[in-house]
Amino acid sequence: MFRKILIANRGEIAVRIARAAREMSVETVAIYHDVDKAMPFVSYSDYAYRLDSESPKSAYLDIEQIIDIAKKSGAEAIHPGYGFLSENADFAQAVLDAGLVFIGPKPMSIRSMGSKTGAREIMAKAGVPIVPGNKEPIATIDEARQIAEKVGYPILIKASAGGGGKGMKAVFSQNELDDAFHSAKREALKSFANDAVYIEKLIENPKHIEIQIVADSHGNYAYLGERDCSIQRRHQKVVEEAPSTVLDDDLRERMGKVAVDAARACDYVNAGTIEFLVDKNKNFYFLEMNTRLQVEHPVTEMVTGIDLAKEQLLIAAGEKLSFSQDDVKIKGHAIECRIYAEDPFSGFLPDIGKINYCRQPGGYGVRVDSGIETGSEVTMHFDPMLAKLITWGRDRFDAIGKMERALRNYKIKGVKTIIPFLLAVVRHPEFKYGYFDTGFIEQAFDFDVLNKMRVENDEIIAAIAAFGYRMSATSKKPVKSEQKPNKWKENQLMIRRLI
Ligand code: MV4
Repeated sequence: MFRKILIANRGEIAVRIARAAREMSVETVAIYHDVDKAMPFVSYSDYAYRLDSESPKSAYLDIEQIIDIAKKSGAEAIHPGYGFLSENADFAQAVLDAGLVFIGPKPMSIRSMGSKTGAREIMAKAGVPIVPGNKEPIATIDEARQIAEKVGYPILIKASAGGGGKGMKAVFSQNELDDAFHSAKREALKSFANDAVYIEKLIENPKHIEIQIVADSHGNYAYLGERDCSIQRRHQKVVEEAPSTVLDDDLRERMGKVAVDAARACDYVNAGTIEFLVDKNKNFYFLEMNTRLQVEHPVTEMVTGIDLAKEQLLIAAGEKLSFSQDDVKIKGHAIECRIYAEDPFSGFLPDIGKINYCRQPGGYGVRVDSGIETGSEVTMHFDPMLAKLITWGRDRFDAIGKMERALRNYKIKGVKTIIPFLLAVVRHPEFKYGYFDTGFIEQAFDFDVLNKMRVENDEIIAAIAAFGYRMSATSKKPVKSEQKPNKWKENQLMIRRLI
């Protein structure tokens, strides 16, 4: 095992990795920009080096300086965390070229999964089901028309270099195609400096299900079940859980095996995630592969008992997986809420300031992966996610009950957070009964009403408690009811029972 590793990240994930390393008697080196000097991730590490940089964000992207510090500090390996340089194939290559170990996959695996059309091609060849559509960038509008006709409307135009939903355009009939094609191209060029686009069949009201895999350098692979990440707001995940309410053992095994095929197809080593869309008929389609440890990895850890960060270190050090596929058993249920420093009563505007008081919840089945503490300064330079609250229960209701309680115990003063909104989500009857898809937040909450609510502290909690139940009953366009008439009736019955 390594004696010392460098963590090329900040915030809660740097703390998470430092904890795993400490438990394995591996020393850790933190790197930090001056604005982060007093953050917990710095004091959690055994050594800390200051990054010399003009802007805070570019500090954590400075490949040359980070590798210099790694060498100077005597670190043998670098863990990139998520975001920043974690899926930068050039960084992974530069780490190897410096004679260090990259705690992650091979540069080539990262590169091949970076292109959406390239990834689709590789997966189709490996027998992984992909969304119907084409696998090469589309050159002309005539070509687009042909493919759309073949696939059948509705379709979705996506950016080849894209991800995160940017530049996506849904097209419901041929007369909308010209405008959508050109505007998708414009948006792709603006966002990714690359105007290549391709076409997929639009999967309506899908679930976002991802499979965690791990692979060692000896050719051993395992899947660790799924995470349901359907609760998103504007392509930002808010609540994740494992297992998903829509998978049974048979579908879990089929998707797990396909995920391992996908990992094999790109010669994958270390921890990775295969994202799928699952439609109403439980068909699943490959969406993309994330070649890093993900934000929501703790829910998988809680239901499998496998420490993914430790497993990453073992794999990178050349050891075999510490378990086999047969050892993987899903036990109980885990939910994660992301604590963002955003004001849910003002359109989720990011908030900044000094956290003058912070009390994090605890107790049986409650886990807090946090990057902040009392006294921490929240700046505008980085992603506004401060912490993750994860609960584990014997079943889904138990986990939700613990989450409600833990959210109410969580006190953060000085910056606004989305905790009241998270309470509304976990108390919502549609969420409680597992009745949601990727459209949930948009359909279940009326943000005009939310923005008018001006209440304080405990009152917020009371108001939100009512809000969570009431919105789907009173909101003007809660469920696009012509699409889901039965669901709407069922909701009202559930709501009456709950109140
Ligand atoms: C889709 C889709 C429906 N059909 N592709 C959004 C982010 C990007 N990674 C892929 N996304 C989607 N791709 C087809 N063919 C719907 C979405 C989508 C979505 C996916 C996962 C989670 C939340 C979402 C919210 C809106 C749209």
